Amino acid sequence: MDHCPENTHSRSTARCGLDSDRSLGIPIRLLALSGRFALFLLFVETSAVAAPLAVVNPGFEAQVHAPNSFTGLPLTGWLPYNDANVTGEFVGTLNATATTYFPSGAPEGANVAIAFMDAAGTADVEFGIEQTLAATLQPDTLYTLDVEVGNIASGTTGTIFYDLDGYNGYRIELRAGANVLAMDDDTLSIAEGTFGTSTVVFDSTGVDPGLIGSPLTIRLVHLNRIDPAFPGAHREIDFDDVRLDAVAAPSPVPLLGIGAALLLCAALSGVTLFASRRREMSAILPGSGF
Ligand SMILES: [Ca+2]
Ligand SMILES: [Ca+2]
Ligand SMILES: [Ca+2]
Repeated sequence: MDHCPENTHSRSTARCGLDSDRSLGIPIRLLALSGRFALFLLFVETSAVAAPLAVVNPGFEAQVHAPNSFTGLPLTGWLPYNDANVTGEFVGTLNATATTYFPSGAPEGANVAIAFMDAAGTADVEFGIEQTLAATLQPDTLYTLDVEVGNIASGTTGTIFYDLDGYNGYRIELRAGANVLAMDDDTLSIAEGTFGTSTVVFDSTGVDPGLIGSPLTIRLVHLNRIDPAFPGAHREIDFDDVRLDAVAAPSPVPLLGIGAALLLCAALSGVTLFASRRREMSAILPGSGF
């Protein structure tokens, strides 16, 4: 600010719009304190560290099997979702090492979770896997769920060639009981044979109090849509490296504190300006009462 030149006492004074250090006197110390108070509150607000919440078998490595092989349910820690309403599905894990399915392998470890649907099986009905965590929904908490989502390419396992060309859609949900808190409904564009990172964020501030304490559930969904460019292909979406972090949500209290500090700056600025003008008037009009 050009009206706050060369001030070396406190960054906060620049925000106050005061003319110079000399015009400040005692108030600058108050301003410096108030500025530090605001900065302290900012520090408090931003220094909270996100803590990972426990997810069982988050990278699908619990079922150990050879490169370029599959294994089906059950998966440690995960349950099938909506499998009763589809036929032709295969849910399990793939060891993606040394495959054309994912030329770069799994994003984490060797395995990825697979939600496969035969080309002749049920189409356009979603299915997948889900896990209910030990963690429960807490108030005033910011949750961040990250999941690697894969669009598998075609390949061969043993003597069987799997045509997996095209893309069939996904959804990632963070749930509390029967309620969806937040989701990523197929927003990524994932190239064949690669993964993309889906991020779902939920701030529980102001949430229905009836939901607090409900177990958190992560649901990984294959939308199972036919890709019109590859209508004869099998349909599959894959998942890996599920991470859920929680951190205290930004509180309105520190923001009020910062606002109060800035208002104090403005008020003290006014007092100082008044005192300065009073001295000027006194010099111009001696004996005038200024
Ligand atoms: Ca993995
Ligand atoms: Ca089924
Ligand atoms: Ca594909």
